Amino acid sequence: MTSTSSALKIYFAGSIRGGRADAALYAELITYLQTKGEVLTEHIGIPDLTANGEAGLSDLDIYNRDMTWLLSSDIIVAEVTHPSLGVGFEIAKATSAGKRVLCLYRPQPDKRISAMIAGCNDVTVAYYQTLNEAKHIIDNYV
Ligand code: 6K6
Repeated sequence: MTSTSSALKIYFAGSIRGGRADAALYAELITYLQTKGEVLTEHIGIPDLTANGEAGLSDLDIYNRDMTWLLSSDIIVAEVTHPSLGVGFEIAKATSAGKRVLCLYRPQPDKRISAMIAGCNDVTVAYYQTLNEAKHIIDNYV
């Protein structure tokens, strides 16, 4: 977290235990989002963050910390291409709390976005292929 407390608070969500195949992309998106405000969850992009997580934090600690951040954030940006139970849960919690939610999805031949996300009127789903396209979507959303 590098910005001042008056900055837009952004909660970035991306797969951890669901799989880390897109971790490098999360890092790029987080770096770009940090030009727009304070990203509360910058650890999601740490490349050597394994699916097993961080020593010393229990699942309860993680849940409580992340829910506090989620509910204090102004917007949620979720990269949803790689399916994750935790990200889906966070999106549901955020919409229930009336938060603005942007879901970024890269269409894949062998993977379709969940209907529970694509069909939800409370989230904005944006499709992209390149990092530059994702940045443009973020520019228009934030
Ligand atoms: C800390 C550092 C690295 O790993 C950890 C421990 N695990 C988590 N730390 C922080 N947030 C987590 C952790 N596990 C899940 N989350 C939250 O759920 C994040 O905000 C992600 O957006 C989402 C990922 O869910 P899974 O189901 O893919 O793990």
